Amino acid sequence: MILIVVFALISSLASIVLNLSQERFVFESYIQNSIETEEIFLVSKSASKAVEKLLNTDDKKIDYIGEFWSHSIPVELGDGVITIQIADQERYLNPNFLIKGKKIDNRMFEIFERLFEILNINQQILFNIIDWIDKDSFSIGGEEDYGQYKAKNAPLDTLEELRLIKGVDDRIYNGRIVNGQFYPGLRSVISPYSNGKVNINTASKWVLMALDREIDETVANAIISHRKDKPFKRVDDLINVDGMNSDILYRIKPFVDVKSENFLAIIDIQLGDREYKLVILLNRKGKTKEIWKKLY
Ligand SMILES: [Ca+2]
Ligand SMILES: [Ca+2]
Repeated sequence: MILIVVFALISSLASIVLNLSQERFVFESYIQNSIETEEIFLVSKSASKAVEKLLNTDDKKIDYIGEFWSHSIPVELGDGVITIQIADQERYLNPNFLIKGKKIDNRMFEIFERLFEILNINQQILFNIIDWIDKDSFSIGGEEDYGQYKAKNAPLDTLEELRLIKGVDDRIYNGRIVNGQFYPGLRSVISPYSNGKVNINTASKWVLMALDREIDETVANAIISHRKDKPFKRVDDLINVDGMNSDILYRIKPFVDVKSENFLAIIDIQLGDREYKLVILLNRKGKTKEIWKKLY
């Protein structure tokens, strides 16, 4: 994830929507007292509450890049600086949905097959991921030998868990350059925290292209440029995009949405000369609630 430098942010704040100052006030009023006592756990708790409140004030029917939660939000107080970066998880594809009951979901498999092709990643790694997740010990390609590790045979609980899977090295995970071309890593396209429906208002070009064989780079770019002017209020509005047609729409409809449900907040906390990273996963089905919180 890219955290924009705080100072660059402050100078760019002017261009951010006016209501952001209100949102900052919410953060400040929540955080101010605790930061003075420099109690990191108190700060964590406050930050979590603030993110929760922020997400509760947002329109849940539609989520897109440009809404206030999608901006990096700096809060400066005394000798403390807190930077909050929130990413909806429905911008990614969730590999846990490759398995339905005991079987491979064929349509989801096709999507991942395309994704791996687009990212120029060996298909065997996709099979290894399936082996990791599915209960069966005799999946495609056979159960991989993990040495002292065994395939988990259960859904991924964290993104970092991908790194335990055979073939997922630094380059596959973080991204790489092959023959002068950049390919993003799995961490930029996959999330085990999503509800399985890709948000067409936040998904990257790569994820959009994986959704259907007829969505090539040109169509994916047309979707992204369309939503910049006019975020999609309904999935059916995709039909207004150049290159889209009713057949594509029909095929991708079960896998897409215009809103998100899960949000990962990464909060950099600097108190004097101490630095912390707080990561919070929140779910917004109904009232926003914290799923887990980790402090580094
Ligand atoms: Ca929204
Ligand atoms: Ca397995």
